[in-house]
Order: sequence, then C-alpha cells, then structure tokens
Amino acid sequence: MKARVRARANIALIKYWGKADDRLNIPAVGSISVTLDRLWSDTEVEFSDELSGDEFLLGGTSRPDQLARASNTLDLVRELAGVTLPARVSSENNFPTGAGLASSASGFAALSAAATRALGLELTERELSVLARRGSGSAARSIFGGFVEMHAGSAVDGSDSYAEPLLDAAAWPLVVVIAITGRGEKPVGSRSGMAASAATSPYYSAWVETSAADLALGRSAILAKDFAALARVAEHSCLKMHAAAMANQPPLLYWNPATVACLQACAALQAAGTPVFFTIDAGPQVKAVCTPDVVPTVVTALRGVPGVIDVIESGLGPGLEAL
Ligand code: 2P0
Repeated sequence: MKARVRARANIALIKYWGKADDRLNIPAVGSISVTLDRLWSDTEVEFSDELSGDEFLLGGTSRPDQLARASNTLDLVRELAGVTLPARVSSENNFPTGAGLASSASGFAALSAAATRALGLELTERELSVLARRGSGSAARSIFGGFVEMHAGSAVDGSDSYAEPLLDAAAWPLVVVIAITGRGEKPVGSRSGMAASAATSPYYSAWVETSAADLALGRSAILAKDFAALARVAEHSCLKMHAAAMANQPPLLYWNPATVACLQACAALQAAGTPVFFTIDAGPQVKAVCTPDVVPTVVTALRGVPGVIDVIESGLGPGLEAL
C-alpha cells in the first residue's frame, strides 16, 4: 500500500498555455519539452485505514493549501482501484518550488505514479500520462525522458490528450543552463495566468491558431537534430506565449530586469556563433539551452549578468524511476 517514485522536471521548448477543458485539464495546444536530469520530485504515497483523511507534506511540512489538488489525483486513482482508503503523500523537491521551475510537472507525475503503484495498479505509460495531466498539464510530459511531445488531442473525454517520447536524451545530449533571477513563489500561477489569457488577451486566439505550425517545426528540428531550427521556433514560441500573457487584462508580466538582461546575453552569445537559445516559463528564470561543448561559455555569460542569483546546469534525463 506504499510506493515511492522519482519524476523529473521538464522545460517546454514549444509552450503549453491555455486549456480546452478546465475540468478534465485538457490543454488547448500541444507542447514539446525536454526532461531535466538534475531537478526532481521524490514522492511517497501510503494508503492506510489508520488515517482520518488525505495528508500532503512538502519537504516534511504539512501543506493544507495544496491538499485539494493532490486529493483530486488520489480520488482518480482510488476510483480506478475501487478503494476508498485515505492516503499520506510526502513529497520532496530538490529545487525551489513555485518559481517557474516546473514543480507541478515533476510533482504530479511522481504522485500519479506512486499512488497507482501503491495500490498495485499497472497502468501503461500512456495511461499514466493521461492521469498525470489531470493533476497538471505539464506533468503528462514528465512521465518520459529526453525530448517529449504532448498531444492536445480532440476526444471530449481527454483520452487522446497525452505525452509520448520523441527522441532519447542520449540521442541528442543538449544541456539546459538555468539562470535564477528571482526567488519566492510567483504572484500569479500559470493556471490562473493562462485562464486570464483565454478570457482577456486579444492575442490568445492567434496563439492557439499558430501552435500546430510551431509544433511541426519543433518536432522536425528535434528529429533532424537541427539546433538552429529548434532555436528559432523555441524562442518564437516562448515570446509569443509571454506576449499573449502581457496582453492580459490586467497585464501579466513574469519577467524582471535580469530576465531581459539574460535574453540579451543569449543574443550576444548567438551573435558570436555560440549554439544557445533561451526559453522562459511562468516565472522570471531564464533557461538557456545549448550544446555540451559551450556550457562553460554560457554559464560564465549568465553568471556575469547583473541580478542573476544562481546558475543551475542540467543535462537531459530519464522518465519515471521507482525508488
Ligand atoms: C509549459 N507552462 O509548457 C508552460 C509554459 C508554464 C509556461 O506548463 O494548469 O502548471 O497545472 O495544467 O502544467 C505550466 O502549466 O498548468 C506550464 P496546469 P501547468 O511548460
């Protein structure tokens, strides 16, 4: 009745922003990500009739504010297994949470896998991806390692809205250099930010309409290992997502001055012929993706940007691991 699983964070290169169905958490657009080796959530789930209700601990501290979302996933797993037992969930992240480093992705992937294992359910990876998506859209991608594509799907029940592997980490070992430019939890989470874009941003419809073209370019660039082509479409997808959010009413700007300075540092590296491109999620951190040979150059450049607090470097990693 107990299981422990490690799932890794992922960074989207072609972004997810907006939902087709809020209740089933079906994304409005597909996305493409890389799974990171160095950033993970370790989650233990134990079902027990000695508990009076579900419990959720993050880093050893009870987090009642996050219990409802964890219980939603637990309810889906209990329904699949035909049990009503409460569960204690204990999760640890080895990186800061809620600051645009995709803690919900690794967290819900690990929770979905640990809860199903604890109850002896044997789901396929695709079924696990669908289950993880119900907790958090980006979590569907963290089931897998390397380069991963999430399909928005078209079924009303969300059964074809899942992620699948595109290319192994070892086949194209890119490195992600993360410049931390702000600590603390972001004021507007991606869930409410994307809902506000759908409701108020005049650019949201253009964002959705142009996503299939970006996905096609991203997918073919990855399969061809064409760094320049991937760089172009990834930066475009990122800036388009942020442009949609900036045009929300009220406006939503996730960046700080150091975020912009990091983008300029990436542009200067590119102008000097360094294979690197940036992406930014719903927070102020800048993720610079590069080839292994230029990692020292990229790290030195980003460390030198005023306002950069720390730099974390990660290769691409595997999917779920049972602990
Ligand atoms: C992404 N983000 O593709 C995009 C880019 C943030 C910016 O996926 O509401 O936390 O839980 O499905 O998965 C963050 O969105 O949203 C995210 P929910 P999630 O990585």
